[in-house]
Amino acid sequence: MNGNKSDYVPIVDLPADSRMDKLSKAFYDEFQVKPTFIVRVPGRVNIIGEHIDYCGYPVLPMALEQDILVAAHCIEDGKLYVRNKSAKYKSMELKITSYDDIKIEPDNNGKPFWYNYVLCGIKGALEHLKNKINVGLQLLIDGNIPPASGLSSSSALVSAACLTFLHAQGAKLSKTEIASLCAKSERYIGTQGGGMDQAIAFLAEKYCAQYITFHPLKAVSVALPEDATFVVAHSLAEANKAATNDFNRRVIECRLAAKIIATSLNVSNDHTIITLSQLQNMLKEDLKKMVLYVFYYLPNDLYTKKDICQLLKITEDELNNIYLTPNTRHLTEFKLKQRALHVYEEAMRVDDFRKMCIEQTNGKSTANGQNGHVEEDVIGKLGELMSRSHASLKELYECSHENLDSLVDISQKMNVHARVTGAGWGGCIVALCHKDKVNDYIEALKEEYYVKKCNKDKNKTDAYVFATSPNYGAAIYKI
Ligand code: ADP
Ligand code: NG1
Repeated sequence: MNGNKSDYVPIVDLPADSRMDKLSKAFYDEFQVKPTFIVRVPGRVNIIGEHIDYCGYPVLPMALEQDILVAAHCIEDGKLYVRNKSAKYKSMELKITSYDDIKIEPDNNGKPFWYNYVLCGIKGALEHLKNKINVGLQLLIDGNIPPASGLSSSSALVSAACLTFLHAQGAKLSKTEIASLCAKSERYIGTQGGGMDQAIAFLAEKYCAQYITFHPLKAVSVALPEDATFVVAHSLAEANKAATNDFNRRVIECRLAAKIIATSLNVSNDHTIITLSQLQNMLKEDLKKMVLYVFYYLPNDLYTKKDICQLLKITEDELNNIYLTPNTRHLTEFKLKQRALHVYEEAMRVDDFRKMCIEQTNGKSTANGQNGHVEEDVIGKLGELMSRSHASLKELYECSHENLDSLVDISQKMNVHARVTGAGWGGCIVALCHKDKVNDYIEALKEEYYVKKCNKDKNKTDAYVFATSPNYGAAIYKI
């Protein structure tokens, strides 16, 4: 399944760690009983390959040290008790009956309640278990992934809830099975994500990024250049992707682009939804040729619903019901060329990035340590791919934010390549920096961005910007 990597989430002894101790103590204070196990699921930073997982293309993320912890204890009353260590997240409890009974609805402003992400994981697990459960659960959650910031706090929460519930019921799924189940579960929140976040949450390995391919889901370790350091910096703008239709709009624009090209070329004339990568497989063409197809078959900057119906030979009702989501049905104009171009070109950049990393590793094993300049050169070339990714996300995909662009501009002035990471519209940048330069770079971001531009106290800026390296995937800790 994953070469020689272990197929199952490791179940290990609880490490000596003050955060775990505090969580166990808080659990006891809340429920007057000790937790029986703690689940840990990390956040992630995507190095390259943005907004292409839901089009079926490979991505290259790594897990962070920041995570969601869920302390759990099984109880006999068949209820679910959900608590959060942070007082800003209110408590919730419900009687567990069937997955159909778990309703996941937002608040009056259309923003999901935080526990909806927990319920997504529980609903998905119940569906998998066909509602056959043995026990109820008391849960206390503690997270330190910056929320709504493109570092996958939501997927860590969904995945941690799902894994906790399955483990409590005695179910054993492989890492790839549970990652796929969690990707499906998170869609109950209303967004049509592609599965990158849940995949890296379970398949991550320490010291290596993962090249994740879909259909079937697989992760292959990619060694990053030894002298490369990745820095994550928060733009101080948050964006909850389930609270707006920005994310789903891009998903359906990609679907429509694929279907229009397929219909024009007579390779998919029924009403099935196809992704841009399925289209490429049908046409058996390379990515460069797909870019030419986009220019040829999608020449316009904007497409109205009427244009799309004509091209697909369907009625507006069919367009609404088959291709659009509840939160995109009211849209009237769509950008198809721009989105499809981004996807095909970003897929090429991921491929180039991975190949450069592999060549660099292979080259090193034959270079007898004389590789200092070679690495610097590779870091520059990898960085250029990241800068081009940002430009495309900004111009073609329109998912950047002025704060993110400021961070990227400051980085560029320091000759550091950086890009928006995750869904965007706020959140974080990821920058690639030579390790010798990282302290100066972080210092410059603190001065130029957080202090000068955002009026932050320099002493408090450590929370916004940090260097990171590939970390472990999900684990279950026995107590
Ligand atoms: P992200 O890019 O971080 O995945 P999303 O907008 O998809 O952003 O999800 C963020 C939401 O996840 C938050 O608004 C909150 O509801 C929930 N969330 C994240 N971390 C926590 C946490 N530690 N405790 C409770 N809820 C959390
Ligand atoms: P974040 O950044 O965690 O909101 C979202 C999607 C990913 C992927 C990226 C963009 C979910 C759960 N996550 O991630 O699948 O599409 O955006 O590359 O939908």
